[in-house]
Amino acid sequence: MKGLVIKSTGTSYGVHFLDGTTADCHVKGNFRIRGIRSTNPVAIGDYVEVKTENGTGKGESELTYWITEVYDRKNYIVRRSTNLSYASHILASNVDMAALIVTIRHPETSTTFIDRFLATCEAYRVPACIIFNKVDLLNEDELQELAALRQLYESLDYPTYAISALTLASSPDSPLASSPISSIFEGKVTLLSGNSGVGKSTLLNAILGKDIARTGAISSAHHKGMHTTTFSEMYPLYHSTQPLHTSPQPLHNSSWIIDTPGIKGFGLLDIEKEEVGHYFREIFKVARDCRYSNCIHMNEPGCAVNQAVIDGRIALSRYESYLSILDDTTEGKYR
Ligand SMILES: Nc1nc2c(ncn2[C@@H]2O[C@H](COP(=O)(O)OP(=O)(O)OP(=O)(O)O)[C@@H](O)[C@H]2O)c(=O)[nH]1
Ligand SMILES: [Mg+2]
Ligand SMILES: [Zn+2]
Repeated sequence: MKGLVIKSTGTSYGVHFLDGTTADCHVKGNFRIRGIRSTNPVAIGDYVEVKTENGTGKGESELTYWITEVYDRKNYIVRRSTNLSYASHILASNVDMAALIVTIRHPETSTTFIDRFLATCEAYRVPACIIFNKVDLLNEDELQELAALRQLYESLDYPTYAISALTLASSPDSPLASSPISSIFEGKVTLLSGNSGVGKSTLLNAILGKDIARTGAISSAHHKGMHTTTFSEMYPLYHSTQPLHTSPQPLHNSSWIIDTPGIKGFGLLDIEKEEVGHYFREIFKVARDCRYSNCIHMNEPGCAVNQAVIDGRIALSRYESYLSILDDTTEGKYR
C-alpha cells in the first residue's frame, strides 16, 4: 500500500493511506536510504510503501505495518544539528513552501536565524516566505523594526506577512480562514518552522479553526518558548465548508501544513566556503563584479560585496549572517 507519512515520533511513523485511513508504521532497524546520511531515514512528507505482517509481537492477530520503501523525493530540507556536527535531520520532504514564523519580541528571533533558514531553503531549492507573528504585542518602535525587516526581505523577493495568530483565532467573526494569510497555504504542502514559542501551533490551529495542536506559554523569565511541540505532524487543510475528517483526503493536490518542534539554530551541510554566497540572493548577484572569481568577500581587494555593504546596497545584518555561516565552514562547527 502506498501512503504519505504525516507524523513522525522518532520511533514510529503515522502513515495516511488513499482510503483515508491512518496507521502507525515502523521501519526495520537496518533500513537506510542510499546517499543520504541522516538521523531519520523516513521523513514527514515521504511517500512510502507499506506492507502488513500478521500476528508479530505477542502472537496476537493484530497487524504490524512495516515501511518497506521510500519513493523518490521531489525535494527535502535538511537541518544540520547545531551541536552534533555530523548528525543531520530531514525536517520534511516533498514540500512546496517553507514558512518561517518570526517574532520581533516574545521571543525575539535573530536576523542570523532568519538568514540561516533562508540560506538553507536556497540550498535545497525550497521556496520560502516569512510570517511575522504576534504583531499585537508590538509598540511603535517595534512596529518600525517590523516594517524595516519586511522591507529588507521583500526587497530580496521573499514574501512576508504580518499577523497575530492569537487574536485572529480568538475572534469568532474574523476567522483566519477568511483572511488572506490562509490563501497562501492553498494547494501546497507547507512546512512551518521557527524558534520555540513563536506561535507555529497557534497559527496552525487558527487556520484549521480547531484546537488540534497543543500550544504553550513562553517562559516569563526568559521570554523563550518551552518546546511544547515535540514531534512533527502534517495536517490536512480543508475548506471551511468541509468538516474535518469526514471525507478521505486525496493524497495529491491537496493542502497540508506541517507543524514542527521549535528549533534554536540552523547550519548548512557539506558546504564549501565559496558556495556560501550562492545562498544569499543579493550577495550572489553582486559577487559577479568581484575581482577574483573565488572571492569569499572577507577583505579581498576589489571585492564588490564589501563595497556594496559599505554603500548600503547590502544590509549589514545579512552580511553578518553570511560571515557567521562562513565561520562555521572554517571552524567546522555549527551554531
Ligand atoms: N500575543 C500573542 N500571543 C501569541 C500569538 N501567537 C501565539 N501566541 C502565544 O505564544 C505562545 C506560544 O505559542 P505556540 O503556538 O505554542 O508556539 P510554537 O511556535 O508552536 O512553539 P513550540 O511548539 O515550542 O515550537 C502561546 O502562549 C500562544 O498563545 C499572537 O499572535 N499574539
Ligand atoms: Mg508548537
Ligand atoms: Zn567579493
